[in-house]
Amino acid sequence: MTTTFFPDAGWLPHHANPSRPAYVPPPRAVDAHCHVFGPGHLFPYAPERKYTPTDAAKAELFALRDFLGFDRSVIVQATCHGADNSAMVDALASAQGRARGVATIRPGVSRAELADMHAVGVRGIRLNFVKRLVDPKPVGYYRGLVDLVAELGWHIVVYFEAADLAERWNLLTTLPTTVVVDHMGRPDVSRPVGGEEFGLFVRLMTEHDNVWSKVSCPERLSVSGPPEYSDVHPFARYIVETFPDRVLWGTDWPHPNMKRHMPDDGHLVDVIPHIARTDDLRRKLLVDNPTRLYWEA
Ligand code: 0GY
Repeated sequence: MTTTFFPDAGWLPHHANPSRPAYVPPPRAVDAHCHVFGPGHLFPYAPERKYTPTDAAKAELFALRDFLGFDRSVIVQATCHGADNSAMVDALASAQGRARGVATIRPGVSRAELADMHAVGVRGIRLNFVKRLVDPKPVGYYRGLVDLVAELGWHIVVYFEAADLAERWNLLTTLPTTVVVDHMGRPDVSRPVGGEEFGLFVRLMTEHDNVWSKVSCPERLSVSGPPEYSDVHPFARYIVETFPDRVLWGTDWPHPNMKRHMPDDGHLVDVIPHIARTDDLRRKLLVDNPTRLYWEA
């Protein structure tokens, strides 16, 4: 029986008609953080999900990739699909080598399942510590999953709120793999770049050279808002200029759980030259770093 899913009341659907960005990404540029949602009648949303989104299927993602001037995508499993990676895997399988994936796994996943995911392009797993998205687990749970994938050469993507970094410090600083932090650890951008909160995140990257950051999601972090999201620029610029070989950029399409506005994806692309101010930095951010991590690892 096919289940029909309805998005949550008040759910903001992704932008139907984004503008063409003025900034043109370099050849082979990678959108290193995006998702596919359903469609729910083919890939049902997980019973344990905390939200039900509007469907956002692979064909739409690939069309947006081309429209924005990107060549490749990294599709990150979103919590609304739980640990059923089939929508993401299906998108990878039809991307003709132009997409890689980051999965969510649970204890008990078999080596054969991991090998199948590797063959189709999965190169990492995501540990999500954001309490509104997933129920927290004991530390041993996360360590067990990391051990399972470290031997495949995969990396770990982590998503946490700035306030939770201190609590997760011990785990995050003892992972044996490359660790990619989503959205700069979600700083409060009304605080200073040189302040204590962002300082702890900078310390994480300074002291641990296996830690990378996505300088993504100005739309989630900004108080000043669209189209420039200018209050986020100093934070992202600092990370890009201090750790140029360990940064990634992504659209975060289709932007789940946005409450007040839905970004125009063209505007998000136009943030890039403000946070990566030279051709060299932009090439590292959009091409060299994601290619190394996702296509050459
Ligand atoms: C993001 C951010 C969010 C959601 C998820 O997996 C997810 O459900 O990542 C969020 O709500 O902040 O990176 O897409």
